[in-house]
Amino acid sequence: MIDLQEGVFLKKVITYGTFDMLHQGHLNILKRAKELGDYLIVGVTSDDFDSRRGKINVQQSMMERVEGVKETGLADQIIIEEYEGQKIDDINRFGIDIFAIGSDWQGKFDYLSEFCKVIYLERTKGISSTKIRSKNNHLKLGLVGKAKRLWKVANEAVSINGIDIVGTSGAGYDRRLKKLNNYSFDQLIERVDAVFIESDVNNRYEQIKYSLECGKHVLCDLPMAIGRRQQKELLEIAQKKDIVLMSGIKTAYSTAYYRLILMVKSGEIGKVLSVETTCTSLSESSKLSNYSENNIWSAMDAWGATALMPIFQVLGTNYVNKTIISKKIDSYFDLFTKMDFIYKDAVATAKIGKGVKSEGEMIISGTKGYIYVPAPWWKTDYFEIRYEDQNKNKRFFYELEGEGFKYELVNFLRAINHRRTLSYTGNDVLEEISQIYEEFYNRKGIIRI
Ligand code: C2G
Repeated sequence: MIDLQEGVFLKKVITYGTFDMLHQGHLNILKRAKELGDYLIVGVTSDDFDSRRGKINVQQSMMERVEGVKETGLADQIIIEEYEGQKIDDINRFGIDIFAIGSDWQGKFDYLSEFCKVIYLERTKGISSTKIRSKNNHLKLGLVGKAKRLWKVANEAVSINGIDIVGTSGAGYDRRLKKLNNYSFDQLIERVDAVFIESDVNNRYEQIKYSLECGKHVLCDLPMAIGRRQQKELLEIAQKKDIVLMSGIKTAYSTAYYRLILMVKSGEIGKVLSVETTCTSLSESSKLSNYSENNIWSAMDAWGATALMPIFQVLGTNYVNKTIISKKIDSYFDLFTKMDFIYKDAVATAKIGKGVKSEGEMIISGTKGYIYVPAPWWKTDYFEIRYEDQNKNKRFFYELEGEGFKYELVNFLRAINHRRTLSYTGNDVLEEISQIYEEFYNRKGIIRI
């Protein structure tokens, strides 16, 4: 095309890719694409676009990948690919003559030939980001605890390049995990680089402490410990030893949830006045009287931390007052608990139940509008921002593969490799949640009905 400013004929080529851990295959394609014309535009995928198209174990951040492409010196211009359908827009916008892409995409982009020439360049054999990733970061992971969902974790981990599940400890009775080796806790720790802990709440502190002291990274469900002091101690050990200790509430790592919190923090709904969360389940309610004996998780153990997390992430932990009302069926097991928090200029409520069912939604109300996440909000893939004028309402959907453990594990891997995680769960949130569990177990200020 004629470049109007320069008045010369420039043959413009465009190519796209993730370019994670830039390698020879990428270099070859960029070189060949460049040779096809005079001016090369490289579209680097945004983290968001990649996760939406199912590429979630990308190791480098978008900025690092852009840097990688820049360093090759082959791109005359670098742009970010953010959405489906952008290629057509780019081709028209930049006046592209040739679209070039690797032969692994053969046929997939023929539809672009309506707009410019489409060329598939032969892919370099024997090298890929996937191969490099699995060579570099083979993380040996152990699963600790009795929680039923550990098999789901194992299941979703299979598709993550760079994580090997070495075995379990304490989960041996679960037939779905029978294929894995079951070890004693110390034996497992000896064999792994990191552990995923979802054990009984009371065992976690000791298990985490031991793991950290042995130099193993830890991903643990919340609460990690009972009481602020213990939680603080664990965080300090991790920091001192430069080991990752990360919250295992998977909701925090789903793209939709992360986006939602980001929007609230950026003032999209104005000043937040109220956060309401509800999490309940009925699944094991048939034997009400046997709850404690059968070691079934109470409402607080199963749901408390999840329901509290968005409250503390959005409003912080400096509330002025709180009221906790609990329907207990014995001294240990709460069937239903309602936690109310009063802040200087906001309020929050978390309702949780095990053996009681309610609408599992989340509503965050602000001075300009509110965010509505339909049930089950803790598996967030969709939310709405609603305003007074309904025509202005916005809907957001981000695909969530499986139950979302994948995103959490990928983030864990990233945190270990780059000391960087995608979540708003700060240390204050972890400490406050641990503190509430301590007060709850000690029945401090709990109103029992
Ligand atoms: N490539 C190659 N040889 C390899 C590996 C990759 O020629 N051994 C090419 C790919 O075919 C692609 C480019 O390098 O053209 C970037 O590859 P990726 O980073 O894997 O990105 P990809 O997922 O192919 O993204 O919508 C199309 C995408 O944006 C292309």
